[in-house]
Amino acid sequence: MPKDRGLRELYEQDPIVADEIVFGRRTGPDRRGFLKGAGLAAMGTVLGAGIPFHRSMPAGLIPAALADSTDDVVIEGKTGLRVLNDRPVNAETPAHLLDDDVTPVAHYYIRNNGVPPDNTRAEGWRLTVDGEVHQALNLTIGDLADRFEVVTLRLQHECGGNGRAGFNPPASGNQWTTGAIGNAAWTGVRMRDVLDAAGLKDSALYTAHHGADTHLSGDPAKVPISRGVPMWKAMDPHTLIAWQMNGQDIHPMNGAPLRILCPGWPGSTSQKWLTRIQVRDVVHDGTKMTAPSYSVPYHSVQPGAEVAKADFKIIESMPVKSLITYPRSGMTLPEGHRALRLRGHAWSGDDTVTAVDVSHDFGATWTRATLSAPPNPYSWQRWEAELSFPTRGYYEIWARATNGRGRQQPFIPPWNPKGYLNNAMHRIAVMVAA
Ligand SMILES: Nc1nc2c(c(=O)[nH]1)N[C@H]1C(S)=C(S)[C@@H](COP(=O)(O)O)O[C@H]1N2
Ligand SMILES: [Mo]
Repeated sequence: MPKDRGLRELYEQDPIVADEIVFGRRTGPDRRGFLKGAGLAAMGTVLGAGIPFHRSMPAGLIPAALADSTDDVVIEGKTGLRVLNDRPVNAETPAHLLDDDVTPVAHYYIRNNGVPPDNTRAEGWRLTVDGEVHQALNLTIGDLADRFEVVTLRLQHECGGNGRAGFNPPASGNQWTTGAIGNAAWTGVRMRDVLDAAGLKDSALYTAHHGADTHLSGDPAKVPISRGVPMWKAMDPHTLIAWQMNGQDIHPMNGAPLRILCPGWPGSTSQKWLTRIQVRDVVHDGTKMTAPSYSVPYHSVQPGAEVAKADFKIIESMPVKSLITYPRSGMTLPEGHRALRLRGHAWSGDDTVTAVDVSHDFGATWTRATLSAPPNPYSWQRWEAELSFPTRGYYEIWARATNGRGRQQPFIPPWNPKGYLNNAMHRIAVMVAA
């Protein structure tokens, strides 16, 4: 299957070719391939369910679910997401669906670089810890739960490319708007405790994370993604190896049965379908670890500029950011109503947010929001504010968070070649009827 085209796109452009790719080539005059293997799995993902009678599906048939709906790709267990791509699956959450303090699994974004493994069952899953350690470990999820303290933390987890759609000139890649962020309650063990049990050698410098997903090309020698973090971040007590999300098994698209949560850092450091943590004596150089992947120029550059590989640094802590999660953009205040209570969340990489301000006059004046402390470090924080509107008409509400180091969200964040770290102030539209 062409690497850069999803099934839906393929079916729209050329259903016969798509069908041949998905069903396999005819092997004789009256024979045709069955929907099987990767084709069956991909089709199931797009349709949101397996196809029990797939052996009876005629070749050349566009599944009705694909023919009928133009927007909504159904992903089992997910609702309301905006799907950017179905191969690999990438889907973001509209801001108004991020209103809960704990992001529901159904609304949690998905960012896949490859093809998720078929088997995501906890039974039999094993995690290897090796490399620069005194005692390599090979553990089941049961072993993890038995041997180490089990903790539950709410953790903000945002894709490094969130906001890419806002850059000009545009950067290639998934055109995320604001929705590649979530704050679920993750249950698991501290990566630190596991690394301590393995015993770090003095040479330990960086982790290398490995998962069970496979490359889009189908080439087993290729890896979709393998990133890591410096030892100090791996040893932070909020960096987890988790097997539950909001008290349930992790959703298959979010890395079941085991994943890393490396909160406050680019989402890509939080390996899904985790099989191995390798401790290295060099900065990890796995797939998407080296520039320009998940890297930005050391110094700001002119929009559109070419940047030499040597001038990139690996993204670590994510920047200060906030979302307005109520109201939904485009809402009309009913007649006679001039006041509006707004709310949202704010977060800031390894830091804490200390203030959120909102404006209804394009930034001319600002109103300080009330801001809650995070329930635990690395959770996003709830803010609320009340605004009143002087007259009827179209308003924009802007929100701007400030972190403990005095850093604020900009209006126009620095352009960079791959479109990372767009932490522009969130804006929504509100109409006041009369
Ligand atoms: N094994 C594996 N882990 C992965 C990825 C992946 O494609 N494969 N994507 C990464 C990226 S880029 C992000 S932003 C997060 C997304 O996590 P989510 O899909 O649970 O929201 O997972 C990261 N971990
Ligand atoms: Mo990401």
